Amino acid sequence: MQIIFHNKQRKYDAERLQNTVEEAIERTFAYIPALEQIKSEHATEFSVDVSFISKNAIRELNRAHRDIDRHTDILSFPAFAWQDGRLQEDIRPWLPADSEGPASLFLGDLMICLEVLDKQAEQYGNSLEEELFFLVVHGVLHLVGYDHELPADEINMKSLQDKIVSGDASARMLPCGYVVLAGRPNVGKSTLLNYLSGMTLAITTPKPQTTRDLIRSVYTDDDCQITFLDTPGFHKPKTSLGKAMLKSARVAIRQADVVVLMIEASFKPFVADLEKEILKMAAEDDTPVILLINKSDIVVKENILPLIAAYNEAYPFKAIIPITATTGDGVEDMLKEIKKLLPIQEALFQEGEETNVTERKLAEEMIRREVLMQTQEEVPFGVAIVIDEFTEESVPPEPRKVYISATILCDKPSHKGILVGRQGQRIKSIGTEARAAISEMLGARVHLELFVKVSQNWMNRPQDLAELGLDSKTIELP
Ligand SMILES: Nc1nc2c(ncn2[C@@H]2O[C@H](COP(=O)(O)OP(=O)(O)O)[C@@H](O)[C@H]2O)c(=O)[nH]1
Ligand SMILES: [Mg+2]
Repeated sequence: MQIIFHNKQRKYDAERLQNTVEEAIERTFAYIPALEQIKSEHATEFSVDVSFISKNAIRELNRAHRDIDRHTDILSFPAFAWQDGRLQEDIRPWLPADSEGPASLFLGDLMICLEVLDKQAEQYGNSLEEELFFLVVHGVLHLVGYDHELPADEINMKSLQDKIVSGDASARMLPCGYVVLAGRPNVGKSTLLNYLSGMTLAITTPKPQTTRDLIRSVYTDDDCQITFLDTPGFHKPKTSLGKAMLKSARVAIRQADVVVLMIEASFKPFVADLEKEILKMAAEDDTPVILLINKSDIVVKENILPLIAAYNEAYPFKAIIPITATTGDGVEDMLKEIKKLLPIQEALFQEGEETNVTERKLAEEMIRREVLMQTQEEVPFGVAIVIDEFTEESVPPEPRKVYISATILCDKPSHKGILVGRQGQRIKSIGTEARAAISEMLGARVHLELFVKVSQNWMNRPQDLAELGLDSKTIELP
């Protein structure tokens, strides 16, 4: 942003006041989504002219332009036609032609009479800076088409103005929305989610169908808020549990603002049915899709080209990006593309709401992860974990101590035998590894007790699924 000052008022400390003006303009811009959009679309900055002028001069302007023969505090002269923060004319002819150096688009003039402001400040018990900040916000809102001629407009303008002045972060407009990570099992969706959140929110294993429900991880930086959703992989379901998992992935895809379709670099160069199904849903909803080609660390670069070509031909992707989710290679490129596609709106989540995964849930998942790692064939896929007790045994500032008791629910009596193992060796080993992982996650000393229980065919029993929170009735975006 560029502000050109013209100071005709020697008696005020212009430098200090210019800072206030700059802050007020910058703050107001952050609340006008159209400006952000123009900026990213046309790679342009903005400029505003600000003049501090005398009482007589502002009276003269007020008379000439508004037919009011009185002095006033601030006058705005917009360069373009706007209405309520939305541009009403084509600005392209006015865009700076040469792309060298910082281009800037002139938005208009603010004429300010400090003498009048000074008086008003005294009246309202404000400092001159406070009064100036408030009026510059008001003036900039006029520059982008807000006004207070009609009562409804006045309410609208005043409410936005108050939010800006108080710096209400929740009202700030920024690229913001849901991005769903979709794809078949095992391509690395959860690995990417964990990388983005800087911690383990979703367990990952070399086995398919590790993720069973929707996991939220909110990524925030200075100029966007992206809510990533990890989903169970797309597959052909064989049980009610499988159906519910697939449904939750579908619900997420249908409601997302951006779909990220993940495939693996080692895939054969054609678009298979599962991927086609995901693309079909996105196309029906007109949701933009980014293709991520993950695990690009395990193939020779040239070998990805036929895969890119095949997908490129099959669908109008907004971007195709090779990444390595384990190291974060390519992730910055992905974030940049996503930002361009998100709607500009108020943040969806506040601090402290970054994820829907609780410590209790993660403990459960870490036990399930050990089962997945330490048993074979269909045993691990028929297992659910129920946390029966999760108790803090310490009082701060004592080091944390947590007692956890959990039941491993399995599908068949023969599975129970395998899970317990000869002389209880298997369950002991699962417990040891899970305890270590949970202990690290919680930063606590953990006492873990495990039990194994058979509940035949639970994966098809509605009541069991409901009790485990894995049924398909109540799927909502987390
Ligand atoms: N070599 C390699 N392996 C990866 C990468 N991303 C994920 N993996 C591995 O792929 C397996 C499946 O990952 P996961 O995130 O559970 O897949 P999901 O089912 O799509 O959530 C795990 O063993 C990961 O460690 C990657 O970029 N490179
Ligand atoms: Mg997963």
